[in-house]
Amino acid sequence: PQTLTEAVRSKIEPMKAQVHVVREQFGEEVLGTCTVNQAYGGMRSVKSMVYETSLLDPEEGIRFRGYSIPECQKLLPKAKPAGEQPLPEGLLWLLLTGDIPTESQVQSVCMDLKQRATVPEDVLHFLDRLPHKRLHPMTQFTIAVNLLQRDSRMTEAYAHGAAKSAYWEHCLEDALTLIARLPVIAARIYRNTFHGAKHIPLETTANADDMGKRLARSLGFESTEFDELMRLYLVLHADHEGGNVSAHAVRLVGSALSDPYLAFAAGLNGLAGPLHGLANQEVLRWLLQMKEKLGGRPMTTENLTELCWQTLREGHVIPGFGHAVLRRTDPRYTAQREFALKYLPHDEMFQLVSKLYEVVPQVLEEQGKVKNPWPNVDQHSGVLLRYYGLVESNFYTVLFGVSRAIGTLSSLVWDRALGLPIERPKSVTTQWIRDHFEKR
Ligand code: NMX
Ligand code: MLT
Repeated sequence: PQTLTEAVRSKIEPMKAQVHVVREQFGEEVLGTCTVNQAYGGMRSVKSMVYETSLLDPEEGIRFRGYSIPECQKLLPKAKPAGEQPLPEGLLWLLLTGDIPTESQVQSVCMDLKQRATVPEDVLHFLDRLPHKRLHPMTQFTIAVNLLQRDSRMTEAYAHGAAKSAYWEHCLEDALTLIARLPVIAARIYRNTFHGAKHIPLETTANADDMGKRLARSLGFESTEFDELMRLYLVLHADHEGGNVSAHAVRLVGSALSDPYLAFAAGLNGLAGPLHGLANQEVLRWLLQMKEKLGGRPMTTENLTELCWQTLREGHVIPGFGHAVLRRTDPRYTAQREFALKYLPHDEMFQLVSKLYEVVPQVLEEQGKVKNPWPNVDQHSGVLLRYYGLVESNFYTVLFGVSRAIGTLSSLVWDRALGLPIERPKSVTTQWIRDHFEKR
């Protein structure tokens, strides 16, 4: 099939049949258990969710529909004529259908998203009137997504009595429109907040046929290297299986049949927390503080070790290190490191990040609390953005959010295609636990 909608449609019945067989065969098997400690401990490692678009292995990292990051970089179509990074539109096809798309399939997604990208003028004007200096860019972002909700096809279809079997298609329509509009919204927020509301004229972005380049150009960056960075960034941050805060929030809220706009806004609110997506902003601030504290002293192991201990002694986490699932270096970190080694090997901030890669894991091991002392995706992204002039770190999580829509909304389409019910796990009280176990 040439269109994304037809490709998804062709997969639904076979997938439903597969789920049927799995449930017939294994429906009563125990997938995971939950101890009292896990219930108090953020449900860590409790297997209680099915999420099709990606799967995270603690040692190897993320696989998108079975493909690792290096495989995606190799197999997904690139921008013409000389792009080296995968196009996010190709990842969107992969996540929605499970197949690596052909060049022409990706081109059809690029054109479709380009056509959907126009944001209603009144929404832009509303954003222009927000108090930019007092509202964090993530707050502006989530307001914008809620404003766009009025265009939801899913909500409209529901109000007109659409059949449950048709929800997925309306959900997909909303997902594609929202994904297409997010770069425009992000750029509006960026230019309003940091560039005196001087917006990039539409003519400048008109020849940008892919989402990465469109995002780069409408933010105000003109180099082809930055276009490539945006493509890589949008691919790397898209999806990280179902249990992370943003993906889980989208799934949970969507399960009430709240439309994709409402569900994604919930995900963004979770992404805005410093232990989740906001860590990318915290990392850059921390790196800059570190540089300042070093003064003129060299970036030696000794000097950096002392500064890391200082962060820990002050009761803070070291941002960009650790993970709830991963137990090795995040391959998303590695992909960004490779980009840096190619394009900015001599950048001082990259050298600081590289040196911290040697230092921090040892410090965290010695502290003896963390389950994973290795760096995650957020440790690296800021120095790349900063190198190209995107220095406003409190904007960084907005970029993470633009990307996260690709994965979480693809998964949401499948939630509706498979007719998953409202999520409603059972909770208990501490008293209930005492009563229950003391009785035994
Ligand atoms: N620096 C200092 N202490 C840490 C760190 C760190 N980077 N990571 C974990 N710990 C502490 C953690 O706070 C906990 O302490 P306590 O028992 O006093 O509450 C202890 O080590 C055990 O935590 P873990 O089980 O290793 O980690 P958990 O699964 O609870 O949390 C993170 C995972 C990612 C929230 C945690 O590693 C962290 O706070 N990292 C820094 C923030 C960060 O980089 N977040 C971004 C994650 C990626 N993303 O984009 O979402
Ligand atoms: C993510 O990308 O969502 C983060 O790495 C957090 C997670 O997976 O828990």
